[in-house]
Amino acid sequence: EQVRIIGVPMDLGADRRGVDMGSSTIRYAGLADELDALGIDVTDAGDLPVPRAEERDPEAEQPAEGEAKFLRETADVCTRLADEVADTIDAGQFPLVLGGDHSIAIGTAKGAARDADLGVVWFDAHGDFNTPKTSPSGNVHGMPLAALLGIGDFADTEWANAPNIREENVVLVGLRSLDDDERRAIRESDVTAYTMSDIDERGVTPVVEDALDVATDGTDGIHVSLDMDWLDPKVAPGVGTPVRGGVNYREAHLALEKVAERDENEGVLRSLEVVEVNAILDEHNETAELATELAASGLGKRIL
Ligand code: DIR
Ligand code: MN
Ligand code: MN
Ligand code: MN
Repeated sequence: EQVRIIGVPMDLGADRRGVDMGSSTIRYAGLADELDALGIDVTDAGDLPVPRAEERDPEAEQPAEGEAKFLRETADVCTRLADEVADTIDAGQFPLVLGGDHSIAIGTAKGAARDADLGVVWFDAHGDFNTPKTSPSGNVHGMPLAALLGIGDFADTEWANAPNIREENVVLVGLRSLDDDERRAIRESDVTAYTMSDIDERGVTPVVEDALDVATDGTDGIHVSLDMDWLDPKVAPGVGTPVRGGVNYREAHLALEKVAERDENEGVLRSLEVVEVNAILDEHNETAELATELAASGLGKRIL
């Protein structure tokens, strides 16, 4: 198998600067070697150019109430990323996208869904289901799922809305922090949402198996999006918006191993992305190392 690493040093979708270094720190943690050891043929496409917040005209208008921050820039980055991901799949390679903040998932999933009906498994503490109107922060990293599904004002947002992704095939796993309007929107939608309580009660394996059933039901393949704040901050401290009570080290590996197992049996995985690693907030690059390990588990690493 051929994997193409695509870095996206994006931080315009989040308040905390430093997440733009995520792709470098994951590479530095040894991602390519780790995949190489699995017998995977790895190419690294480098980082997609991303504008810096400082480059913006200081005279430019600040977003008003009910508007998202840096939406124009985000649209540009995500449009280029979607092309890159779609081209990678066309070339018979597997796109492994490294963030950057979670706004880039709009580009990754949109690209993976270009010529396929796509299911999505979203490992995250958050719902990422806000729209510019409902968002308390204005940050696009809290909006990518709503954007892809064309919720609210995103209905007419062509660069974001992905008609080949149906709500019925989208699954959130590990939720524990939702904004009020976001909670309402998730409940009103046809997405499936598993909270941390579901994982506590049932264990990670049945929850992830169910999530994979939902995402693969009638689709051509799935995109797996891993926000590192899905994990407990004790094991993944280097994230911008940590929330207590996430999955532990072993549960996270097990979940990604279940993804790999399903892919080995059914060839369902179309793309994988790891986002929100923030080196500035990290300890000894611990979170990037964990991101690297989890990517390897998702792509088939086994102990025996
Ligand atoms: C929050 C945080 N719900 C927002 N979202 C995050 O800004 O919309 N998503 N951190 O991963
Ligand atoms: Mn997220
Ligand atoms: Mn999150
Ligand atoms: Mn595969």
